[in-house]
Amino acid sequence: MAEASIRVSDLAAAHGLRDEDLLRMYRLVALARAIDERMWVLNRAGKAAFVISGQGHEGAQVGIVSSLRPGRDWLVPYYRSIAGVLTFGMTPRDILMAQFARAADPSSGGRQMPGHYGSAEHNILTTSSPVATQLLHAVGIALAAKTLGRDQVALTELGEGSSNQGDFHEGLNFAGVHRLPVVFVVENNGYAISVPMSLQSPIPDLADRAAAYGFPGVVVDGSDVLACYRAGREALERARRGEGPTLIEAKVTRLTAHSSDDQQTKYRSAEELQAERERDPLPRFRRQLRDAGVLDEPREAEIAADVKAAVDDATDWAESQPEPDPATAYRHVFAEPDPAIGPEAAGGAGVRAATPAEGV
Ligand SMILES: Cc1ncc(C[n+]2csc(CCOP(=O)(O)OP(=O)(O)O)c2C)c(N)n1
Ligand SMILES: [Mg+2]
Repeated sequence: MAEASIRVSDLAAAHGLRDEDLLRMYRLVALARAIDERMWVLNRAGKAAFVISGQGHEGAQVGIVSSLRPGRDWLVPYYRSIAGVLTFGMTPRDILMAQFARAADPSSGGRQMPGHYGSAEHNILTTSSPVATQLLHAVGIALAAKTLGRDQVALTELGEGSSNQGDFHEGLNFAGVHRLPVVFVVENNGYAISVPMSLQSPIPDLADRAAAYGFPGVVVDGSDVLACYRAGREALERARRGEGPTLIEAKVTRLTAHSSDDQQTKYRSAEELQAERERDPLPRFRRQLRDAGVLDEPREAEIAADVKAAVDDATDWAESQPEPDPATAYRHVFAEPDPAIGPEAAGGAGVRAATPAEGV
């Protein structure tokens, strides 16, 4: 307990974190969790077709993304990045709009599967389903920033399974050669769907791979928000000084099944699942802040009520929004009208390339 208190104050002293900064981070972890839980309820109620969850990853994402500068840097997320995108400016309404696949969903106008977050407004690049491709996009953004002499950093998140894709190694190599301002965050939750870490990699720490590409690799306890804050801040400052990339491996826990289409009790024992609960970042952060005197009971209750109101508002609002017009189904799929296969053939609005003003 005493150790946790010291860490909060040490970190605050080292980085100028005020109580309100720590409380903002706590609220984001709690908010991401509450939105995630709501998505599962909606799925079980038959209102949301698919859920892919960030539960267990929130502490790492909030801690690390907190030092990314809104309006300047870039976040290239993946499907578990609910807490990351909230930290970087997206709102609960934005998340629920994607979950319900509504027309005004900022991630993709209801086109992508839920969990594929993106926001042009907030410099959050929309992600594609093939895992690890987002890493190459982040490297490209960092290359552009360096070439154009812009003070910008790209940060991307991925799972440990994805770090076995060729894209990962190509991206790290290129970023290392050109000393690009990019931070790679591997959120190691021990599984790629049902495949355990022991069958994914012969080495326990994926951060060690950074050495092969000439830049630092850092292992951090992903359930310790403050340790993640420090790792993220150091990596981002390094990138801004022109010293190149960092690979952060945050050891997190996956508190849910891979997705709503998976049943993890088929491949994880009850004991293992119980032990994982001990690594939940939310109660741990709450304890740290309470021990340090930053969070007290009334403040905690106030944040809980505020989070619940935000999630209720987002759910009701998003559910009431219109779905995409079926006549626009081929937009962004085909650049030119194709009367043979497009909605035009059925007398619809036709298929055409969107103008930039139309966004998504
Ligand atoms: C290139 C590619 N292969 C396979 C898949 C199917 N798939 C989706 S998520 C996933 C597991 C990824 O595991 P990991 O990278 O550890 O991320 P986690 O889901 O555990 O956060 C797989 C195999 C995919 N989307 N893309
Ligand atoms: Mg994984």
